[in-house]
Amino acid sequence: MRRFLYSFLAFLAFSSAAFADTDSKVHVLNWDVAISNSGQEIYTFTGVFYDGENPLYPLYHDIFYSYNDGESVSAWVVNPVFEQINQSDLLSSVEKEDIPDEFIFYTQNGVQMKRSVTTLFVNPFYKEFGIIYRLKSFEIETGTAALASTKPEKVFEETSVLNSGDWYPFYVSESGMYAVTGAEMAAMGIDISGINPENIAVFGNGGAMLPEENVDERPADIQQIAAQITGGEDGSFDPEDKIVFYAEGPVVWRYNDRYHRYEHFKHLYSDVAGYYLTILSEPAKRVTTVQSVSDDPTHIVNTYTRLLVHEEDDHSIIHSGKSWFGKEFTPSDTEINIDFYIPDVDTTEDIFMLTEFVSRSIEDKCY
Ligand SMILES: [Ca+2]
Repeated sequence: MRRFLYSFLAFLAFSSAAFADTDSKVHVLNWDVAISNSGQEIYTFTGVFYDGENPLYPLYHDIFYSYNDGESVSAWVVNPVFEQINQSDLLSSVEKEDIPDEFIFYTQNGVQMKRSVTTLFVNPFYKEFGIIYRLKSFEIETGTAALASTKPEKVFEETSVLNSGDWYPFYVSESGMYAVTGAEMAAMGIDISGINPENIAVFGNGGAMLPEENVDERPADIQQIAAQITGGEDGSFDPEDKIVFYAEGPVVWRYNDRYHRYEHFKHLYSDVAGYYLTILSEPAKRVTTVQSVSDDPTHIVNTYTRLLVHEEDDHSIIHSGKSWFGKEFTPSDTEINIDFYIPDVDTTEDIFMLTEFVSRSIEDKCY
């Protein structure tokens, strides 16, 4: 059975808006072979796109503009027709491992010349039970939708929240739930006698690096994190009382639409993520309770995808730049053991492992 995954982003963004218009046309991929800059045979067709992530792997792409203010275009693929392709016929520039297990397309939204622009990317290969399929033809449906809400003009505060009050920094090296006790806060220099437990607040912007692209969103100021107080019901914050919250560390995971998998991003400039404790003059942000439901479940979840990473930044090959590497292998030292603890692993599912190596040599090298 062929499975199609519809563009998640597009549907999330437009689920609340009614489509004003729908347009459809058939596209036939005229598969051909070209020679890449590096001299390799690569696939080509009208509308081909090679991204920086996998520059020999062909994607189909098409760009859609919105011509009305406050409107956005969404695009998705319907009626895809595939043909089977023998692995022996597949050009070596397309690695079988890079072919996804399902048909994938996705969109990226942006703004060009003040117009909303949507780029549709279609991965023309997928594999199922070891058989590789490639896209022969498909239709693109587009619709325009009113943007759910026009972005409010960004208002910058005159001063940061850090401008007033006492702020007590602390650092975490891993993502997880954290608790700080009254005794620990006292040790940080906070006078806990007489403070209202409701006003104790945690601030932080997570552990991810600031975006490198100027155009990407980022908070203008440090944000408050919802926390929970235990032992504050009596109105006093005692040494054994706690403030509990989730804090993100310097490794974050983001979903890659291109490959349908999570990727980790390690902070390049810090091994810890910084947060602040403070006592506000008003009630702080708290974790809210959601009403429990008694309806029959629609999904029963017994397994989840465990994400684990081992990355050490010990060596910079050219003593410059952002690429750092871990263990150095030599002819007499060619092994590394990395222990991951995964309790109750589901042995019926595959494990996906991604490794990165680099080598250097004054002669021709292979590895
Ligand atoms: Ca108490």
